[in-house]
Amino acid sequence: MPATGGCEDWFNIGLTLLDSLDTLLLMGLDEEYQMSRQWAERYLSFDSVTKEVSVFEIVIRATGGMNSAYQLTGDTIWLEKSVELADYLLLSFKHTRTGCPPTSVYIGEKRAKMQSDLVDYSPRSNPAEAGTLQLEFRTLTEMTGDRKYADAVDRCMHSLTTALSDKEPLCTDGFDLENGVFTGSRVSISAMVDSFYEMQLKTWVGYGKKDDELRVAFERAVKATFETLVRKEHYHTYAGEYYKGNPNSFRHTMEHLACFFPGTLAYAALHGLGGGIHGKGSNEYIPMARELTKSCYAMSRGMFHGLAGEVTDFSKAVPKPKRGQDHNLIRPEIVEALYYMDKIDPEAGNKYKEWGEHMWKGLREYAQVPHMESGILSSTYNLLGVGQGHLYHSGKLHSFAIAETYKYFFMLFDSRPPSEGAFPLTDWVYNTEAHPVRIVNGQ
Ligand code: DMJ
Repeated sequence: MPATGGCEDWFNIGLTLLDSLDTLLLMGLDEEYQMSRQWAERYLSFDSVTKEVSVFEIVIRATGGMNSAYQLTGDTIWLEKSVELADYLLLSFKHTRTGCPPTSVYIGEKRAKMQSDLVDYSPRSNPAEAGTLQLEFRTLTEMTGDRKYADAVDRCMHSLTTALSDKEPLCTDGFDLENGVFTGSRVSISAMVDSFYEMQLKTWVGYGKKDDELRVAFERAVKATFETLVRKEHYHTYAGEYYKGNPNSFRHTMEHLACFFPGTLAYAALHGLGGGIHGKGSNEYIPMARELTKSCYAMSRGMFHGLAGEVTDFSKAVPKPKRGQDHNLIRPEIVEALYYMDKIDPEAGNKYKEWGEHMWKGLREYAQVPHMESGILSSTYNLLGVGQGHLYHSGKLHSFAIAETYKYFFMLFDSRPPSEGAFPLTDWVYNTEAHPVRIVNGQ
């Protein structure tokens, strides 16, 4: 909560700090990094957690952040702490028939007090939460040599991918942890499913491109997304949503979250998917990634302040945020797409950097909390209000803004060679929270 200097204590572990470590390192903010390290040495303890935690959120932000910090610095404090957390979480993979963990668990002191890690057990989860743990736990196996982390997440991912098929390549937004079937009815590439598809690709890339089950699931899902979720109207190509079994229910809206997809397509092309070679030649993914990136940028360009809404309505010629969803949480996905396209699209030129510059300026001017020191940004509401005076700032900055949004902006504009600190996409893979780890070829 930068506007008040306070914080929202979600899991009682210093989550923003852990989520920010590799951003500090990337940007050369050494003093801030050292302060964070000292804090962790003195106070970071997963044994003393007193609240329930979301498995997905703590893994992508804390495990992901600590794994990257360890790989970037070699400082064993991050490996030890990451292992401490993962050992608590491992237990939760054992409760269900699919091998996927419940969405929330107790760890640390809270677990000791409740004499169980189970919070009000419900077999309901969703593909994103169950299917976005693999990269982080496989990295732990890589770093410790202990198979137990990879084995746990591989079993869960296998349950998810085998619930898909040639006939049903796209999932709905729920997953039954006992019966291993998708529940719910919304079909999209947005909330509750997004990073499941992203991780099929990234786990395949991250671990030697050997896992054909993941590659096939990803390629099938991309094909079905092109065929059933992507529409082109009013000069814009966008990914909407529909309800399973009801072809007339298609909605011409696209979530900010769904803008992870063009970057993921570009990364897939770079790693040899979509035909052609490394995104060149007759590759099918790059042209689609270009179109979708343009529409994602249009979510920002169409607004006088340049702040894209949470959900954008593409049913009219000029895309506008959907009423009631006209807020901006400083999410990363649009600039994430610009970053990947800038590095991968052979026709990039300066275009994506220029678009990014426009977005960055809008953010600095309009997400700025009025009357506060320059650079105090927060989530902004009422984007459809007319004029700057109508914007409302909540004062809250989500940790993903530092972990991802600021990092992608920085890397979009960063022209340093890898030897000076950049992460080449041929050698590194980012988890869904933009924490980079080295691609392992031999596994
Ligand atoms: C992040 O925590 C991750 O990118 C996640 O996959 C989706 N939601 C936020 C950012 O929008």
